Formats: sequence, C-alpha cells, structure tokens
Amino acid sequence: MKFDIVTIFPAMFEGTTREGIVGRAIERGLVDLKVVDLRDFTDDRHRTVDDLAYGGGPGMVLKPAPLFRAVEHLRETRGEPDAVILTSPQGKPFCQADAVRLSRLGHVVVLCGRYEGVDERVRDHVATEEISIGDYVLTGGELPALVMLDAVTRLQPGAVGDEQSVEYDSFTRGLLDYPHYTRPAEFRGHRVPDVLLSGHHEQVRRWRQRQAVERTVARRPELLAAAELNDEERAIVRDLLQARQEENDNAGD
Ligand code: 9D3
Repeated sequence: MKFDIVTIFPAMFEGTTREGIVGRAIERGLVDLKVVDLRDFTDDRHRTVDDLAYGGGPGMVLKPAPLFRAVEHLRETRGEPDAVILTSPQGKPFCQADAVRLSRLGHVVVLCGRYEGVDERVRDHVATEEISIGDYVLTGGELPALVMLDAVTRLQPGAVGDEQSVEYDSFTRGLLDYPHYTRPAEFRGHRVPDVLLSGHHEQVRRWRQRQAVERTVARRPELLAAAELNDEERAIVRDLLQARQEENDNAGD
C-alpha cells in the first residue's frame, strides 16, 4: 500500500521507519512510504506554515494553503488517495478495527497537525476523517502518524513472520493476552508456573485462557462487552463476576 505523511518535521520519520518490522516492510516494498515536508508547499521567503487565529486567543494555527497544496501534489504524483486522515485531539480514537480497515486500502495520506490546531477548512474540504490516538496531550500528529503506520504495516500480508500472531491478536478477539515466560524455569527465586512446564497441552490451553479472561475482567472490563467469547470463556467470566459479588456481599455485613 501507499502511505503518505505530510509534516513540518520529516526528520522525525527517518530513523523510526528504518527499524524493525516497519523498516523491513518498506525495504521489501509491502509499504511504499512517502514523507513530504509541509514547508515545501509554502510560497513565501520564510516558508510560513502557521498564523494567528482569527478571533484572537493564544497559539498558532496551521494555514490551509500549504496543506491543500501538499495533498494536491500527492494526488498528482502518487494517485488519488482512498483516505486523507487529519490527526487531531478532536478525532475519533484510533482502534484495531481502524488499523484493519486502513490496512485494506491502497493509498492513505496522513496530515500531521501541530500548534494549537489546523484551519477548519482542511478538515471540511481535504480530510476524509479525523483521528486521535488517545486522551493525552501530545505536541503534534507525528507520533500518531507513526502509530498508525506501525499498526497498519504489521497487517500487510507477509510483513510479520508468523501470520498466526497477527490473526490471533488479542485485540482482534477482544481479550488481553495471557502471561508469557521463557527460560530459565527459575530466575532469582521466581518460578515459572508449573502448568507451563508440565507438557499437558490441554491444561496449558485452559490456564492461558483463564489468565486472559481474568486479566481482562480485572484491568479492562469494558472490553468484555464487545469480546467474542466462546462457552468456556463465558463460564470463566461468570465465575469471576460471581466470586467478586460474593466478596462484596461479605464486605457488606
Ligand atoms: C488546549 C486545547 N488543546 C486540545 C486538546 C490544544 C492542543 C493540544 C495538543 C492542540 C493540538 C495538540 C497537538 N496534538 C495533536 O496534534 C494530536 C494528538 C494528541 O495530542 N493526542 C492524541 N492524539 C493526537 S492526534 C494529533
């Protein structure tokens, strides 16, 4: 797929996109990444990308013209995009379903917001969607663009060695992952759970399943509503919720 990023900090993408699974996917042509410098689409001597807000108030706003021109340039040189994403704190929170949806598109453009905001006409007439990566304040959309690139790249066929680990992703199923251990069996007095050393595949499977459900109930109960649970997993949830209820009842009297 083609993945284009418009930014005033193109250097932020240099090291990061050469490393790991993303670096290899780009090398192998699974992802055709193009990072363009927003300042190349200005027309004044100072290469100005921002200006004061109409109506007053603190902070600078990204001017519309350079962003409009950058996207026009990408249309002409790279073809019509399937999505133009504006990164912003006001966007819809990015989730795994968005990653899957975008990974199936042929051409995605990401506009990195900066300063206090972006001229609203970019939202209205250039962007096809607006995405945030979560409820915390960053300094701009560059890290969110990298987050989306990362999530989308690993879903490209052949990008990750083990297709199963992509298919069976915890978030795809709506449960958190179970605990993982590797050698040694005892490290500084801390032992690996016996069941994992037992060689009983069915017991290992049940232990992992229970751990995944327990963690989800304890840490992210809101995920359970949308999770695709099988009968065994639903039984574990019922158990845990009942145990919790009994604890509450005992605390009450
Ligand atoms: C005081 C109002 N702020 C909005 C919550 C202003 C503001 C803060 C941070 C305006 C822009 C930014 C820069 N952040 C992004 O551009 C951004 C972002 C983020 O801050 N958090 C999560 N996802 C994203 S996507 C783009």
